[in-house]
Amino acid sequence: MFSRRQIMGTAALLSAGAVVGRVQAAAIPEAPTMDKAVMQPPLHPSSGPDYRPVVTVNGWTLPWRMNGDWKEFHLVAEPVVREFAPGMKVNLWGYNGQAPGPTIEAVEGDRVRIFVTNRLPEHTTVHWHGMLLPNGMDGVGGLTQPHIKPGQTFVYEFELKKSGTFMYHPHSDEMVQMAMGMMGMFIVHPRDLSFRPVDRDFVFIMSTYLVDPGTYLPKVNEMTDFNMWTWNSRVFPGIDPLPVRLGDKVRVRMGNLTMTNHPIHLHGHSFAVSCTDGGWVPESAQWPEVTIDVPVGAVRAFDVVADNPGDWAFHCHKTHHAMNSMGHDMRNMIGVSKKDLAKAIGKLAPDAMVMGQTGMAMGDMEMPMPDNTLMMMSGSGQFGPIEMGGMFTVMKIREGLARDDYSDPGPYKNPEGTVAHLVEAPAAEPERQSPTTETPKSKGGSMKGMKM
Ligand SMILES: [Cu+2]
Repeated sequence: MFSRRQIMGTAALLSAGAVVGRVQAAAIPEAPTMDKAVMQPPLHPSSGPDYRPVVTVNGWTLPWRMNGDWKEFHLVAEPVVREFAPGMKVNLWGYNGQAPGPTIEAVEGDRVRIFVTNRLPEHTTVHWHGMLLPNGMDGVGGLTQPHIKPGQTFVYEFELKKSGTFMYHPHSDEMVQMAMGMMGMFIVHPRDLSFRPVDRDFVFIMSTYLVDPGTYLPKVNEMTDFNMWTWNSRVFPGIDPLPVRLGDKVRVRMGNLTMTNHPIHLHGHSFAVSCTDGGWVPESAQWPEVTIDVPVGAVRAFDVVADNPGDWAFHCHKTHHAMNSMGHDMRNMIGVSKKDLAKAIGKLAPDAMVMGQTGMAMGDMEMPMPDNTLMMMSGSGQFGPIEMGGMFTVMKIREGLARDDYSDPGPYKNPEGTVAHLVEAPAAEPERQSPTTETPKSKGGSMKGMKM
């Protein structure tokens, strides 16, 4: 009888090889599955080299087992149902019950063996984005390996040559499979625990979908006109807050597998860009930022000292990416009188709402919505409606949170006198600078005749 080592070690080291038959199947580790879309606690290692685990925003880490020198994982590619936020579920493809798939965590120098079972209706592969590995393990269907057919299990084996932040995704009918949500993050921790340690290490991957209002399936052939901009296939108000203890050193790692760049902005702090999918940025080369642009097909991580308590907005700075659907094809009606239009429409469709004459803030307004459709902007805070969607959440910095406590600490209690507030008795008319009557001395001065 063949030993497991003989069967897998030999074939698999040359290229990702199909695993068939009962003998091999018995040797494949379990494929755990997750049915919750909220942040799972960090998975501390129980064997192998030690590391400080990450937490995945609205996600989880894939459990693994040691088998001799090998760290073994099992990914199952399969159709899943993902809740984007309460009130909207989308039929996606993902891994082990979720889209995106679980975060894979291992340590620099580890030898990993990753089984991939295909339960999709079409073939697939897994590409390990950013990894330095033998060509035959790179997961490009047709080029570096045969495609994994429905029902088949393949195995990938490689050594983790360097620490950093990486991704995984199919390289097989890629446009469709990534538009359906197939992707995940792959964190390789430094073997040296003293290398740039942080207290909290958050991870998420950005993906985008076009889900027409009232439908349940993304359109996969779309090139530009997306309406759901997600972090780990969740949109605000469905994205977990990032709870942080005051004074913690925090790392946030972000992968981008959408079709455009995302300038990600954190309020109240400045941070340093510390890591890309190419490796760690030397400390001498880091520069301060409050917004970091994450290009397509790339990873950016930043390190920040959370020294400013409060509820700090954390979001993509492209305004359309911090909105949900229903925001498309709407005309700007600011300043337009639509009394007559409203009357005419009211006769035809009594439920219709003519909106936008004074802006589009919706506040507490309720309007009829198609099934399975989120409001363009929603969410509420202690002071009223937040009016956001898409790629938006809140970093909640509080004194005295326990080390592994990632539960929502609720709204921030601002110290008295530190919140912008209504002026109770304003002057009837604010004093303004008087209009200038002086003509600039230089000839043809552009200020001439200008009213201020
Ligand atoms: Cu964006």
